[in-house]
Amino acid sequence: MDALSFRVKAIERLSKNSQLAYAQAEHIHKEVLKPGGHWTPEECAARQRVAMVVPYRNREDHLRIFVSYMHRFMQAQYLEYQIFVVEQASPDVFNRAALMNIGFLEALKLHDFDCFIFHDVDLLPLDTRQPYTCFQAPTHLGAYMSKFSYQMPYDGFFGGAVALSTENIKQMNGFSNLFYGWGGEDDDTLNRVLWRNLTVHRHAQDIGKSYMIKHEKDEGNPTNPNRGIGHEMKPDQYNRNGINSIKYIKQSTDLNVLYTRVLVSIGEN
Ligand code: UDH
Ligand code: MN
Repeated sequence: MDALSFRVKAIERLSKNSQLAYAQAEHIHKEVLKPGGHWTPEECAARQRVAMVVPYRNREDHLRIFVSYMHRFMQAQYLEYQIFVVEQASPDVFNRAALMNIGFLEALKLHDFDCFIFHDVDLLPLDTRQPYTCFQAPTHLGAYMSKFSYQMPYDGFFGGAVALSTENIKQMNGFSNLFYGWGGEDDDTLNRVLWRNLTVHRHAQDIGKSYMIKHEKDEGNPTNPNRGIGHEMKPDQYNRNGINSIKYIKQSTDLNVLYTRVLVSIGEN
């Protein structure tokens, strides 16, 4: 069996009993993690402080698998990091990019992070040689997913997982708050990168592969009919729609052993 199939098998085994995997991960990591799933390497000074932000709702099984898996992966990177799960309490239709904006603002209230990784909860990187860190250029970490036979599904794909420096996110005014439902917000994010004359970096395909846990379409995340270019994607509005315009109410913050859970309602009262 090659290394890739071996890792995929390991994930499938872990997925069969996510409760057990989660309990074991808590047991293994609780001595070394600070509350909220925050890790600082002891043997060296961390090169970057990384906040991993996961837009989330109603995927408990995926979440247990993700946090059980991700700590070991991140610790191999010798970075300071913390995992934030930003959960949408309302409205009914999911808004992935708005949750990413909220994660950015809430994480910075806790620590001075210089790098953000925005990551789907069902996506697991397969090779620790892929750097989970920020570069000068916005970096697409989720380019080669099992879902698409480890190929880019289309040119300009920017979905699944991206790493952006705090500085780049501020330049881009974060992400759009207007994409309700599935699709388009990742394409809009790439458009913001280009709007700021930034380029995109992708790691080589042999180290850049990730496994997406198989799942059905979620209730509350219908395909957005306006996901295509020319609808919500409005560069002339990027200065007005993003981290500077997001409205939300924070319901709670829980510092769990393996992650910080932030429950939010998007929009005004
Ligand atoms: N999510 C939830 N709950 C939901 C819906 C979405 O937690 O009800 C989060 C979760 O982190 C998930 C992510 O949003 O991993 C993305 O949603 P998805 O898993 O339904 O997306 P998909 O499997 O993968 O379609 C996205 C890659 C292809 C996108 C191409 C469009 N430009
Ligand atoms: Mn998915």
